Amino acid sequence: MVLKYTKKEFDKMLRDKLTSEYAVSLEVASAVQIYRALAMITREIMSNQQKVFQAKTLGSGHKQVYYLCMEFLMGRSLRTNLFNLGINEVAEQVLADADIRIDQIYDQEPDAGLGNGGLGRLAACYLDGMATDCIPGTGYSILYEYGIFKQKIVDGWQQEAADNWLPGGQVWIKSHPDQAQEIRFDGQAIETWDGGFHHVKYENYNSVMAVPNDMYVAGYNSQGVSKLRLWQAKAPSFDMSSFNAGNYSTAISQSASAELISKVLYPNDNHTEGKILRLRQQYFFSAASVADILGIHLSQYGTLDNLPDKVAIQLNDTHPTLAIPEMMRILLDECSYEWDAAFDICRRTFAYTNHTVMSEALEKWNVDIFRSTLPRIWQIVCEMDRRCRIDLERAFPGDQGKINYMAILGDNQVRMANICAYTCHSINGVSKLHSEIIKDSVFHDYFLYKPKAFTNVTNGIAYRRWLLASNPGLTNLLSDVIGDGFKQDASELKKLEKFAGDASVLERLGKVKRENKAIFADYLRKATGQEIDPDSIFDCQVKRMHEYKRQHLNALNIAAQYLYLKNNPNADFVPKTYIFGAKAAPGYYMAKQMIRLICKLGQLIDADPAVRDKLRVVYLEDYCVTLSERLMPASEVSEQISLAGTEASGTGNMKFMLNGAITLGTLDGANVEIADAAGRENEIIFGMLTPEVNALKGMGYHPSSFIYDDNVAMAVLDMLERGWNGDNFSEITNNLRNSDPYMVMADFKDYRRAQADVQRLYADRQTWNRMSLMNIANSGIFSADRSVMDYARGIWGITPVK
Ligand code: GL9
Repeated sequence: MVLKYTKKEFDKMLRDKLTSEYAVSLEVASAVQIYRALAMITREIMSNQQKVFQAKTLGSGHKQVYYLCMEFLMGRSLRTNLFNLGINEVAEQVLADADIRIDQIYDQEPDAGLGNGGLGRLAACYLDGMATDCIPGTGYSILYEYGIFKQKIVDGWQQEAADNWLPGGQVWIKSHPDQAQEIRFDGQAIETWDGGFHHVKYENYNSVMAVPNDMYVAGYNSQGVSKLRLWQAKAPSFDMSSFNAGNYSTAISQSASAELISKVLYPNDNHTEGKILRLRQQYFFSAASVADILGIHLSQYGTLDNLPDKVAIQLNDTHPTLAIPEMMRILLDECSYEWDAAFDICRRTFAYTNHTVMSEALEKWNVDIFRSTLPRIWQIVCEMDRRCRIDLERAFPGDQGKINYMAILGDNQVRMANICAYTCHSINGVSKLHSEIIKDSVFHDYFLYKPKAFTNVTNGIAYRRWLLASNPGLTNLLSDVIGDGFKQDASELKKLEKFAGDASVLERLGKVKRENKAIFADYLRKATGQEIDPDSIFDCQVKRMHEYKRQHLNALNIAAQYLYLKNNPNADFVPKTYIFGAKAAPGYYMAKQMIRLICKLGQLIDADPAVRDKLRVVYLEDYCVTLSERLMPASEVSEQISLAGTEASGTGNMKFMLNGAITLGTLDGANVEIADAAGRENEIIFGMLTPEVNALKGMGYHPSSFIYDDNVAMAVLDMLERGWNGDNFSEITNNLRNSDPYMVMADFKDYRRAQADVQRLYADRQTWNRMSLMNIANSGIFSADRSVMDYARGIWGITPVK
């Protein structure tokens, strides 16, 4: 739906809102008031449009999708929604007439940081993709009071501060207490059989209320609107009897402990902590979502028999796995289904996406914690385990090893991934390589058991956020050269390929990049006081800090370049700015050491007049979605240097490609498809391939053989070990010398070769710009619109609502 307003109409809407909400005129309104008024107007438009879209969906009996995910990393909403609704220009003009820059209004909005990184941002991108594709979709998650922490770096050491986002973010959200669900924990579940009938009595439980809070995401030039329903934990009611009896602290602490559930996002990346509160969060949002989904379906159809024909539920990673036994519970205990019929409904409704092969991320719950927290779900999981073992015995007679490995219970743990693999009709990875790896590794036996369930959907991004809304320079150039079709359909970016040999287009592309670099340098100076040279190469590595992502490999090369420039002061060297941005999980000591290394290396270089004009390292504090929108347009080198076989996909790599950066990367995750799409010659690829990594591991990897015949590696490790200015980095060097779990040293030499290639290729600007153009032209397949259609066709069985 194209919702166009005239300037006059929009001006009136804005003024009316400012008057009714704040009793101010546009001329005297504060920036925050204008931001809020615009957000309210946008939200109302989307809410109305969503009602129409939902009525159409339900009215025609259309199937819909529910996307369950513990994280939605939404970032800011105002600009992207105005863009998608096609009212950004009229809004900008109305404000300009009142002498207000719209960018200043956008800057009033805090990021909704309800996620850690790629997995949470992917969920947010898919809400955009579903809305744009007219796939009726609802996301379910938790309304964390505090999102991902705010990062401060004090003398190289990361400090975390609470992210109190709601005061500024609340305008996007509307609470619906009337639709709250009661969620029960703890106590005892007692199963009885009388006269062939099965009863479950649940006693001494604690209740928590799940209150839904809705926000909306508009599709681009579309009637579709996605809904995001965020559950907030509330105490059922204030304990008046304790209060009256004078037990004030009992009364208060009961409500505080209920509300703790939605207090804060766990800040871990690719890692689980096994905390009871996390289990409570998972059941809380899974159970509330299932109750909501089944309630909507029952009121529409009056039966759950046809649920799989009308509803697809995507489990984003294993975090929402408890939705499966919870749906079993409702079907068995509340709707009197037999096990087999209930299980068949679940099987056909649920699909599961795996997002990592890191073993630390495999979720397994201690049986005692699980049983005492969720006594009825525990019984169901036990029965599921019993039946699972019987089914597996049929497929693999006598193979007790396999059966034990695939079963739901084992080693005193409940294995979430096995609940998903056993139940779901679809299991997918998030890039071609990753989807092959899960069939060979974690899920190998399930692949043998049900090969047809396995599939791939390569990740995608809401590309308009990082192109139309963040990079106007490039957007205008593209419109000029290939027309506007790419704004609706990313595959039209391919038209740019025809201009790969056009010197004038290449030159304009180079100019746009240079301007974007100046804009970013300007922003950085104003925001942080750091100076960077827009004529140096902008080489970026922004993502969570993790050993497997190997930011320390990047740091080792910077140290090597520093030593080289000290020894060769007159060497021909294209000046380079290394830009890092990353949060470390607060409890991840080695990641914090890696941050310190990068920061201290930056300080060392900065203080040295012999190198500071050629090398620079900047660490962007508090990297987040909004900062990525500023950085991507200015990026030239995209560092994607994880050990092959460890990064499931990556999505930052796609944002860089779209903005014309060249990937300096290993053949890992979606890098493989990026290089295939743009042409291998248009990326700079290095390092071992996944089979080589596995072979080296099989032989028993030891880093020493890669260190002792490499003088540069020796010199760099010595430098870090000794340290400077009272700091040393021996924790990192000891790790690299002795275990090096992600084979940094094995790839170090080839990485230096690749970095030298960057310098060489960049020196010829036309060649570099052509590589850049080929990346932009071939980035269309990494649109979330495409990913969502892959899910819709291949997994959900849903067509667009037209
Ligand atoms: C991740 C993978 O590590 C990424 O490679 C992948 O692109 C995304 C989305 O599929 O999922 N899995 C995972 O646990 N995280 C990912 O980014 N971690 C976080 O999101 C914090």
